[in-house]
Amino acid sequence: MPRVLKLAAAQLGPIARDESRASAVERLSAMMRQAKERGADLVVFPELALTTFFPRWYFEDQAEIDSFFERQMPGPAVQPLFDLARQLNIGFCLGYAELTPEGRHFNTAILVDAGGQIVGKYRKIHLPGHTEPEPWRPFQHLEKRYFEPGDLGFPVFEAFGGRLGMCICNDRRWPETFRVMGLQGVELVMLGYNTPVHYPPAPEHDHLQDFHNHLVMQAGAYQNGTWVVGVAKAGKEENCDLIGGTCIIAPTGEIMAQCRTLEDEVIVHPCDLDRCREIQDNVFNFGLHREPENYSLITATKGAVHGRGKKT
Ligand code: CDT
Repeated sequence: MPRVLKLAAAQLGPIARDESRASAVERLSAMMRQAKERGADLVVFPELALTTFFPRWYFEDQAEIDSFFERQMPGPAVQPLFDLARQLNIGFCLGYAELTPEGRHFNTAILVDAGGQIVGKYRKIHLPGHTEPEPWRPFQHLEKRYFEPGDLGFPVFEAFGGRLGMCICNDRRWPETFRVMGLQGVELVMLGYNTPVHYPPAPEHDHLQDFHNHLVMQAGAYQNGTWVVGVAKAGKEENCDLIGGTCIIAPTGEIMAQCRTLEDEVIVHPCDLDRCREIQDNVFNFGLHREPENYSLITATKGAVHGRGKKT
């Protein structure tokens, strides 16, 4: 019996700064219904899917910052999404800003099963952007200020008949993210993103944003023999253009389904999890072909160390 997971990716169009949680949850609910009508077992939503992408502003007032965070999951505003999932018998993956009872701030994603139970949690590890406000930028990217790096590693969960992992946005650009999950035999990596078209430190790369988005996710899929689903918050959000390109990628690295708009849009694809074996048992059979004794620098250093080669 093939293990086919009917997977939906639910791209969000922009969320305005003054849009309520209730409104965002209604939009997510509408897409969850569409996913179910199209036969999906699991629907994946973007990063920080309940609010606008608030790190684009510098706020001094901690109460204002905390207003973008969830102290409870599900809190009253998000409970209807959990109720709907249980009613429809569909799982979901959701990104949100998490404020813990100890006052810690994380950029988080959860995996919720079709019974409405949280069965997996991931906290974003690679936080992009800057810590101090940089007024020269047309918009800020203050994730390093508002969040601390995740403390859960890159766990892989036995769920939905397979081995599922999560990462968030900037994590996808780092091969280590995929490899750590690959080494746990991951079969589906779920990720959401908010990626501006304009990258202020190197605007000459703006035209490559969509290319780089797919490049890293397709490489992560192929090099680890895993399905990958990348889900955007897209479109012009508070005068900041965000890329779309939401897609479902096979373990061969091929894009099997892709959103065509920059708005709320659902795509669905049947993911045969056994297809991971085509890659994991062959070209990337880790047990047979990896040479980890040559990879020690990966964990020994954070920044590059130059000139370590022997002169010949
Ligand atoms: N949300 C997020 O991680 N966005 C980054 C933007 C580029 S770095 C400022 C990304 O990697 O897509």
